[in-house]
Amino acid sequence: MGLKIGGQVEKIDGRRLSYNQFCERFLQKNEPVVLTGLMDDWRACRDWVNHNAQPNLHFFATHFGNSTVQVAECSKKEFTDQARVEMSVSEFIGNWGKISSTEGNSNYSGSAENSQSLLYLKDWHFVKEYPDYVAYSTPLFFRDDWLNLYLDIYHMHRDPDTTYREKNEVNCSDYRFVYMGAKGTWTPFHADVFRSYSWSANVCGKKKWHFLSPSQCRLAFDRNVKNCVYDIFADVSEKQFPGFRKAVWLECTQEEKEIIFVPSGWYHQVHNEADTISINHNWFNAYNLPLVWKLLVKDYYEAKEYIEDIKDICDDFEGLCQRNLAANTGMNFSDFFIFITRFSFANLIILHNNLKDYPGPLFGSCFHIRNLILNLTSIKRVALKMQSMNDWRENSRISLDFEEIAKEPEFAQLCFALHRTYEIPNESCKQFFKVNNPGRAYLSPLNIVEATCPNISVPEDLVRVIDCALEKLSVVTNMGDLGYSSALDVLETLTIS
Ligand SMILES: O=C(O)CCC(=O)C(=O)O
Repeated sequence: MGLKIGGQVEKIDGRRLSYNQFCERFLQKNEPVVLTGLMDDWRACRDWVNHNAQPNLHFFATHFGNSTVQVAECSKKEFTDQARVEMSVSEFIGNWGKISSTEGNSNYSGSAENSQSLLYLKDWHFVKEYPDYVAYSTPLFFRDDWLNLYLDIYHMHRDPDTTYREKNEVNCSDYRFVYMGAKGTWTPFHADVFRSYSWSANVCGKKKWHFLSPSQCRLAFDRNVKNCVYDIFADVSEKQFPGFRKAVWLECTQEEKEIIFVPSGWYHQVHNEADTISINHNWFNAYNLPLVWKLLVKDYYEAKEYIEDIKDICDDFEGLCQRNLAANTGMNFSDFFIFITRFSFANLIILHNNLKDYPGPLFGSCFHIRNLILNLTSIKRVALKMQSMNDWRENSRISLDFEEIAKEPEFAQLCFALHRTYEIPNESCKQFFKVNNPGRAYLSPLNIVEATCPNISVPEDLVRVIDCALEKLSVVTNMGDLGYSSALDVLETLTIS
């Protein structure tokens, strides 16, 4: 029996959509969309594609042939994903050349059998490996990306085990990828890492997407909500997945030069219906930060349950849970807390710098300030939730001193990158200020931190610092929290499977 299709993903000309409209309609509502018209000037669309709209494999072999990449064997399942092998780009291209794309690999009812020997290059950290070859520029809609911005400067997690660390260095260096696969290659049903958003741009080719919204995705899980379906086109066992046949799917055919936005926590399966090259990023920001935290909590309880029987004989049970959480998910509670604290400090610094020149011409834009307030509001919400994680709070030995952090060269880079993210030239927002000169000292991060908490070690400290900053801001601006609380409420109601 086929899938019940409830609708198609909307397609919009991205040149006619403002950033605010994108935030209101898609980021806040957590809905998918396909954007057109945003890739015309990409170098990738020239260099990587032949005149007949096919992938220019020769270009890859001659320019990037020596790179080592991860390749999925589409017909081989390994745990919950496809088996992976490592090879050079040249070897991968050689293998691709042997497959005739006219062999009828596209019929994916029962993908595994039809995709025998098909190899799919995935998760290639292309930007990290070739920073000087500027293949594309991230469209404005996806630039507020805390994940890649942070990972360009810091590690999310540093493991004491060096073998694990080396592997991790590459795999977690960033979340900007190139995917390449012949017609018939596919990606099994899943939701994205950290419950991040993703965007995926077809440089050439065609992808078919099938989505389940967060409210529907339980239907693709077994009774214990532990395992989800692997291939939605295979013969899914009704006994194991009793809800599956009731699921209502959203479908999308993504053509060349179209970019799809995948919202947080939407499960999806993807099939290449033609030889395809795509660029994919995962990212999160103020809108979906609460969902990232929610997933971390869920993964933490799973990690804890898994080793519950050794609790009584374990000296540092909480430490072990946190180590396992980092190994499974890519970060633990302390990593996440350090990340949001550094990020809050950077937001405070930029707010301060924006205000210092007021009302001069260098004054930061309204867009800038709105985003910084949204960021702090969202981080505060998450920090409030972190307060209830007692076992972690009592065991963590975090001590983050603002003055020390402010001296780190990496922190200056973080501030600079965050500032650049919200830079929109020629936009003024004087009308938002109640007083003529808010004054540099008034919102000085150092003053705020010293008056509230010079050393951050638990989430309560961070909440006090942010509260103080938002209160001071509300004295000098008309912005308040700009209704962000209700926007963030919508996302928090989403279930996480
Ligand atoms: O293109 C694919 O094969 C998978 C991409 C994907 O799942 C994603 O970008 O979230």
